[in-house]
Amino acid sequence: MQVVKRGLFIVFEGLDRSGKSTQSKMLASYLENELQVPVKSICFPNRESVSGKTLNQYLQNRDMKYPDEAIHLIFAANRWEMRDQILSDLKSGITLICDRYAFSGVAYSAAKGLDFEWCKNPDRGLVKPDLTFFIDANAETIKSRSDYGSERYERVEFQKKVSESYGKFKQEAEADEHWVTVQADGKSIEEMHSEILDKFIKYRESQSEGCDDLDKL
Ligand code: NYM
Ligand code: MG
Repeated sequence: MQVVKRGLFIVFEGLDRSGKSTQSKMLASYLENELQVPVKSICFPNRESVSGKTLNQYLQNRDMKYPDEAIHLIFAANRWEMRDQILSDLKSGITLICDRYAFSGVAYSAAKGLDFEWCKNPDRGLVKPDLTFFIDANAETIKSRSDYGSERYERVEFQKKVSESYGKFKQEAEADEHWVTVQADGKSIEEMHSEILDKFIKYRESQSEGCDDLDKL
């Protein structure tokens, strides 16, 4: 019987308009086309699911009143809805490239003033990413990017707070091989892409001896 090596779970995190989506697409297409790795791209929030429709409404309508704690739990539920699919994709050998995950959940809710540790709880037990690329962009720099301000949270002052909460993960993850901070300011899209690719390949090589177990958050 041929043993299928499980896929890797790769997450991109960062502020709105920081370049996460561009970089995740570039990595996915490189892996698929140049390295012939089976890849699937996913994102959170998944706006198509039951919870995702509510989240979409909430994000697009700044006037919608809803308790911060409750929306936090719905963002987490949105990830739990996908948990089994994520597990089965990884086990069948597909590498997942995921635009935002549980770190966004904590970073955005903590930026509103909710307790950091409380915010982590509803995601406990979800699949832990193998590698998280945090695109570290300056909140002031990205405000001029196209479409900025179209959704709730896209305000410089709020994004600065989100940046501070991501900073806590950055500190916690220092010397953690599963977290990579990529400085965005002053770099071209291509430069960032090659840095990410380089880190990805090194990580994959370091894990070539059985990385079959999936950890939990
Ligand atoms: N967001 C995203 C949260 O507040 N909590 C979460 O758990 C997740 C996954 O949704 N401003 C926020 C961050 C974004 C917004 O995401 C929509 P995107 O990647 O801009 O479509
Ligand atoms: Mg956005």
